[in-house]
Amino acid sequence: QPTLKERLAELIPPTLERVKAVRAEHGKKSFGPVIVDQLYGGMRGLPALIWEGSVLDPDEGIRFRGKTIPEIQAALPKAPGGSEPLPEGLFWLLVTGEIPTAEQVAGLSAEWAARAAIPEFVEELIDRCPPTLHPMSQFSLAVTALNHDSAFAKAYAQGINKKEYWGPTFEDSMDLIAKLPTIAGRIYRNVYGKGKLPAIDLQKDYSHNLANLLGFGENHAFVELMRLYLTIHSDHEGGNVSAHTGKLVGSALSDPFISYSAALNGLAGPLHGLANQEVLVWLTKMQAKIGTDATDEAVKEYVWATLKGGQVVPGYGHAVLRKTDPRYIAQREFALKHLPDDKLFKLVAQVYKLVPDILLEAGKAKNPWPNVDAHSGVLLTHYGLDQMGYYTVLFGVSRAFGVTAQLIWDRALGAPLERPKSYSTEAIDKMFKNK
Ligand code: NMX
Ligand code: MLT
Repeated sequence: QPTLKERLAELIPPTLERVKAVRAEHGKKSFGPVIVDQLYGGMRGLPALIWEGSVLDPDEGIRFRGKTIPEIQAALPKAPGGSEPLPEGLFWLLVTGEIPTAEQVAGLSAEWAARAAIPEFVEELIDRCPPTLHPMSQFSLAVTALNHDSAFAKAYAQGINKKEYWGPTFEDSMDLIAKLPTIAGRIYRNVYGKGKLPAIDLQKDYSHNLANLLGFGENHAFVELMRLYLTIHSDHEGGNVSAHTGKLVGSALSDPFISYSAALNGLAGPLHGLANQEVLVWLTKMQAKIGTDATDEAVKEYVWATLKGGQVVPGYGHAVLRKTDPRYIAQREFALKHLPDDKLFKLVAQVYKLVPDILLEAGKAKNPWPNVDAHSGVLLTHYGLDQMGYYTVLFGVSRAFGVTAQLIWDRALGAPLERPKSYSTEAIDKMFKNK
């Protein structure tokens, strides 16, 4: 059976041909008009990027290489004794469009475990961060520093032929993904005083190792949660802030480490990945104010107070989705199976019942339904990972899968430098004044 790199090498020539054929046939076709409001309105709906790993439908949610979350849950290989998909398999799917065998997935687990060590100076860099520095800032610093050993940067400096870019990009991407649990675990243990990092177990899968580095390796349900979590947070087509940032920075031929650290800085914003932290802060404050078994009326009043205070309800709304996020549903199903009586889960479910109607009545949000971040924190909290300031780091470990899969294809397909056109208000006014 071929390794991932061998299979990729087989897939690149026919994919190049396919892209050539699609461009020859459809290259001059139009998506329709672009209107001025889209320039002022955060480019909503503007067709602008090629992203191979996944496409997001507003009503149905994400499909990874054409497959829904329930489909990948059924199709991807599982760990012995586990029922959640292994994220190694999802990475294989994102890169190749194919479902790997159990043996190929085990090969990736072993390869990532073997590449997990980080340079000593990066360990020291993390150790020198004050615990008051946000875990996401520490994460992005450490990922930037990995560029010290970038195979792509080195090959570029030595004059590599552009046709070969994908090879060192693949190697850097594999290293990056492999080293993220080590970095994430070290940050967690430093910031929250959890003692020394254990060694990576070369026999275990990626999620098991991550759980173990965080101190939860003995808890089978938590390991299963990590498998699900890393799988569903990995990719959400190309226009979201982290994915687009990684692609944009990569288009300057910045290596995968510095491209991904840029993506992490976007993920760290409260309207994007930091929303998982915001949700838990919001729920905890709600519990402190109205108690743990609050009535629907008390919850509604709290939600309205949030809106009247000029704040968003974290975990609700989406720039593209117009229905409940299937990633929310997958996590809700996990909760119903593993922690149906958890008080915080009950509150999350109560909020799900009440918030959409309130957002509809308030009349501003185009999507009143919950997104992925409305549910992730309560699952982590249940197992004792209740340091909410850390949650976005786990999102960041997962999102590397989607961003690097695209970086590999961008270099394989010779994607050009991104450089869209911008306009000033004056230029727009002049352009359209008498039209
Ligand atoms: N609570 C209150 N107001 C909202 C919400 C919400 N959850 N969602 C949207 N709105 C408001 C929004 O702020 C905007 O107000 P204004 O006109 O005063 O600027 C108005 O509704 C229209 O916004 P939309 O077009 O519906 O949303 P947009 O595409 O601009 O933004 C989000 C999408 C996700 C940024 C927005 O829904 C939001 O802020 N949600 C809460 C934060 C969140 O959960 N982010 C995580 C997204 C998922 N992720 O992981 O990245
Ligand atoms: C994501 O997973 O990136 C978020 O849902 C945000 C988005 O898709 O815009």
